[in-house]
Amino acid sequence: MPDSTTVEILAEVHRGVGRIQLNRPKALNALTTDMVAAIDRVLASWEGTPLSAVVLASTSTKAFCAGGDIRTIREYSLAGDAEASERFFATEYRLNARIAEYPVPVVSLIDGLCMGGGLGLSVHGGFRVVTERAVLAMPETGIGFFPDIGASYFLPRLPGAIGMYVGLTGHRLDAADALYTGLATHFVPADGLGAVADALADHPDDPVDVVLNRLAGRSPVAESGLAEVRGDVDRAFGAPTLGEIEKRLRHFDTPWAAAASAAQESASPQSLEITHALLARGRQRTLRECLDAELALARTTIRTPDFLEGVRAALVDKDRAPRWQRTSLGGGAPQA
Ligand code: QUE
Repeated sequence: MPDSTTVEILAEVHRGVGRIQLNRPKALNALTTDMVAAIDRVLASWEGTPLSAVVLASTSTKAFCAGGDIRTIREYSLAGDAEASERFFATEYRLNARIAEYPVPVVSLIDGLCMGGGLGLSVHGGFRVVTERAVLAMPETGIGFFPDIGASYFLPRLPGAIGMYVGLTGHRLDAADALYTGLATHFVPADGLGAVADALADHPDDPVDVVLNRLAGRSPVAESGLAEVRGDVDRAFGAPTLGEIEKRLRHFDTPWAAAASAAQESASPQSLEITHALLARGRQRTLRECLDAELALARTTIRTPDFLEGVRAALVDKDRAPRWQRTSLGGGAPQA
């Protein structure tokens, strides 16, 4: 009998291209420990194979990947099984590092939702293709967690203060925004996505960038809403402290600033503190150092009331009305 890993992750090598598909469509490909372990095993097993590329994709048109299976992590916490959660995060972050260091170009095809752990699979690879249906976000402050999966490495390296904005507010990026920030590298219309792996197989000696550009439609990057508010993003989110960011947002009398303020006000105060400190420090850290710091922080954060409450409100009861603990600055929040 096939186990769940053979069903939820499909993998094959076809004409010199490794192809991995996430196949848990009912959960928007939320990643379980078995799934990240299976992807890691597949990539490890291909390291001796001469491949022109590895393509990471989804069997669902709704989502590339909604993130980690955080509902199950909460259940582990409630059952007192911290080891099971730690196994998940350690395996996931090891996979993130493997993707970053992989000897073959990794090409992710992002069609639909891509949040949290989905960005961890894609952003560390060299090529991130988005379609007109792509929606990217790091929404963890809204569930009492923090941007992990190496986000403390890649967010501070986005232009200006965009990473701090995206990490603190959970702002959703469309394809144009993703291309503008560099989270995405190429645009291919959804109806052309099926041709990517074959095109890479047909032209193994062409640079991946050249192959992807041949499939590209008209790039929507000129329509980036984030580009339009970039000046205000940098002025507000470039502030040295969380309190100063909030103060600057209140002084901007614009719809964008009001929305950013509201997003921060609905997030977990503990998560905002952790995230601000983590992203500030991430600038000086290597990816591996970032992942190590995130693993230590994940261990403590998943035990906190805000995490249990945030996941309850977003994914269990779905009332979207979390009751956060009030943390004072420098108070009980785990150290980033
Ligand atoms: C923050 C998150 C996640 C989230 C929502 C957040 C996350 C995640 C899911 C999710 C969504 C749909 C599913 C599912 C999980 O939502 O990590 O199983 O069907 O996996 O605000 O970090």
